[in-house]
Amino acid sequence: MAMMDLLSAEEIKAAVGAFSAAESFCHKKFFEIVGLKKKSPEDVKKVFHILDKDRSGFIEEDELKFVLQGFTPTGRVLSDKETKTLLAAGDKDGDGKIGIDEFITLVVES
Ligand SMILES: [Ca+2]
Repeated sequence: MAMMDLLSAEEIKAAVGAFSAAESFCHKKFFEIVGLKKKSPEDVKKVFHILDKDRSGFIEEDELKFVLQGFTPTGRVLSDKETKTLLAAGDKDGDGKIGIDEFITLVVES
């Protein structure tokens, strides 16, 4: 399963492009522009598994940093500050990583 099978190329391009400036990343707007918010929980789970590159069952900080590249190879790398903000927004149980249920909540609540 590839990201392009789940989301439209136009929306991915628009979403990644919207946050190309340093320190500009906003996950709420990103999930909306990229079209993830309107997807079913099943599709959001598929996106989670794509972003979980090492298949650990969690999106860890080092995977979050490259989250935009999970959507498109040209996506920029998030700064440490952006990564920590995103992790804090999603990590409800405080274990330092984002589980699948936390990811769905993060997308839906955003
Ligand atoms: Ca992982």
